[in-house]
Amino acid sequence: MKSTFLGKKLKYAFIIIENDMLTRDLSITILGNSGVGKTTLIKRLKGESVEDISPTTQIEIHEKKIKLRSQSFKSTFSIERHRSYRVRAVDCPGDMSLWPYWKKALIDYKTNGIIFMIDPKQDHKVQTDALTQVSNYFLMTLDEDIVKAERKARKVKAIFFLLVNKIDLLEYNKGKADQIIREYYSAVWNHLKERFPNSGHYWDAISAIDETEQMFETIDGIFETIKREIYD
Ligand SMILES: Nc1nc2c(ncn2[C@@H]2O[C@H](COP(=O)(O)OP(=O)(O)OP(=O)(O)O)[C@@H](O)[C@H]2O)c(=O)[nH]1
Ligand SMILES: [Mg+2]
Repeated sequence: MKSTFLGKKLKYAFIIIENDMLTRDLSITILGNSGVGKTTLIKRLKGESVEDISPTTQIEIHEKKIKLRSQSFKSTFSIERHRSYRVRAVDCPGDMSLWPYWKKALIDYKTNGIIFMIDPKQDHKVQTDALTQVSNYFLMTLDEDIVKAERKARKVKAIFFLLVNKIDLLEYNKGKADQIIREYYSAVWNHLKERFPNSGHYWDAISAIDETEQMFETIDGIFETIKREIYD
């Protein structure tokens, strides 16, 4: 709480303002095949231990209020500096037999964006199938009538984030991650872009188990991008 400069009497009022008006919601659904690192990323974001994580078997909702790094560069007198972002991350099971949970998650928890995680060492055919499924499931949330859904998809504003995880296994070479996306994912990714042309489409590469300050900044940058798309 940075309210001391306001004086004691105003402090309480400021807390109420911060809670009620300065908090913004970011709702993200994290999808991808089993073992790509979805739960690990969420735990990192929450500041929890990333050791001994078991495979996810049902939809799990995680909420955490965070401040983004970019906020610390704003003046103390700027509202932006004092905001909190209430991130709701919807974690889903990645096992292929449980992919139908993804549709349920997208219907039950309205999302601002989908982070689709890729493991560069896993089978790419399975993972491109998973991405195709994401595109189809998201489309189905827009309308039961497929023709109407396709029409609505052209206007919908969402964020699609293709995230290559485990870049440590690629010797931290972002070029290699880019090459994998081009080689295996570009057809599905381009189809998704054409289907949702008004949405934001991004990609990045991270290592969710890497606890260095530099990696923290990269992960923070993903949420900064999502926040910018939604609120700026
Ligand atoms: N080398 C490496 N391993 C990672 C990284 N991120 C996650 N892992 C490991 O990958 C394994 C699977 O991670 P999870 O977070 O459980 O993957 P998930 O996508 O949630 O899997 P499901 O719940 O089955 O869908 C764990 O052993 C993690 O430690 C990473 O950046 N680098
Ligand atoms: Mg999991």
